[in-house]
Amino acid sequence: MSARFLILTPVSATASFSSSVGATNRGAVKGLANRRAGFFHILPGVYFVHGVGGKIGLIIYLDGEYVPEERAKVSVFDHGLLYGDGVFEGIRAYNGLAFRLKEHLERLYASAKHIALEIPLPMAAMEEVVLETVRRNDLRDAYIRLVVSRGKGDLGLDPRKCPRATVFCIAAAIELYPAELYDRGLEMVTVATRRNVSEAVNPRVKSLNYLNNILAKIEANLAGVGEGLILNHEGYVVEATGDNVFIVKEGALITPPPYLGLLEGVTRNAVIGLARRRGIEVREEVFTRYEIYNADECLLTGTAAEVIPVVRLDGRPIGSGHPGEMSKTLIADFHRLTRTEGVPVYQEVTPGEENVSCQASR
Ligand code: PXG
Repeated sequence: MSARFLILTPVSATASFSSSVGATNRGAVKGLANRRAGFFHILPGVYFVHGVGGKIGLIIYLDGEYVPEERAKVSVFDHGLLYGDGVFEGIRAYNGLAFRLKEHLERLYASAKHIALEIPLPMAAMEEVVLETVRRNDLRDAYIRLVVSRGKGDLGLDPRKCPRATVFCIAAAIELYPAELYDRGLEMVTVATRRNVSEAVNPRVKSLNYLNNILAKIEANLAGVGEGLILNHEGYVVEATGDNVFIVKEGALITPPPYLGLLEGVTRNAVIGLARRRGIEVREEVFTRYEIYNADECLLTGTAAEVIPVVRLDGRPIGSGHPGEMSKTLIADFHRLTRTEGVPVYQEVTPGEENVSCQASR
């Protein structure tokens, strides 16, 4: 989805920052305001930059250290860069709660296992890296990018030449998609790029090789719509370029099964849970575009977009051509869930505390 969210990095610390950033991220603003006022949290080993070139950068975790973004450099011999050899996660924190962090970490380690990549940190230590990166940037609402690459090697592709994986974590403030997109819904086209077959790079692996998805995204961009629907080699609906897909038909919520070759989204699984909690029938089922054209509703789920209605596919209106009731209900339920569930980043956070930023954006 184009312009789905803007990662504010680095964030300008000029006088205009409060109007451009202020409404979107209370935590970021608080952190920036503290820094501007000189109330920087100085933790042992924390680097901090104040006003380099009039800007305040992020603090990045890189291979055991928390460094200013200017110092967060990875080798040109890193196989993550040379070959896309590595894995990653996109995670969000809402009002000081890291949403489904355990599920993200489990997927990261499962992806690494599949590509025989040894992550040089146990999962508990990795969890602390994520939380500490958010803390060091003084964020409450954050988009977190956790990356593990094969590491530095030589110019050959043999991973045995890479003695140690590179690990980094970025926590940045995010600006959400415009609220009207959730109210109006999104248009999607089916792209010609097919999902990789599972016998090649298995799409269940969240690898650094996203070229297939990027090709699909380019097609959607060229068509002038927000998302691209990806089919597998047999023509079955799999997912969108960075989101899972659901349809609603006769009161049931239907989504393709992971064996078709899709990334088993954390948001997807959360939405399945929310629907079942409401007594809605949820089915993992193989379907084609025919079922989407003739669905009552269609929606996408993903960490960045959360839950977003799709109102048109390949020029055909879906259902009424407007976001449907089940989509609206699931959006509200998901919004509530992210406010109340998650791993506390800071000691003082109490699950359920209201979140100003998201209220403002919906
Ligand atoms: N399918 C694919 C192919 C993805 O990349 C999802 C589904 C949703 O999974 P989660 O766990 O987030 O509910 C993703 C999400 C982007 C972007 O900018 C999306 C993802 C990764 C990086 C960027 O849209 N992955």
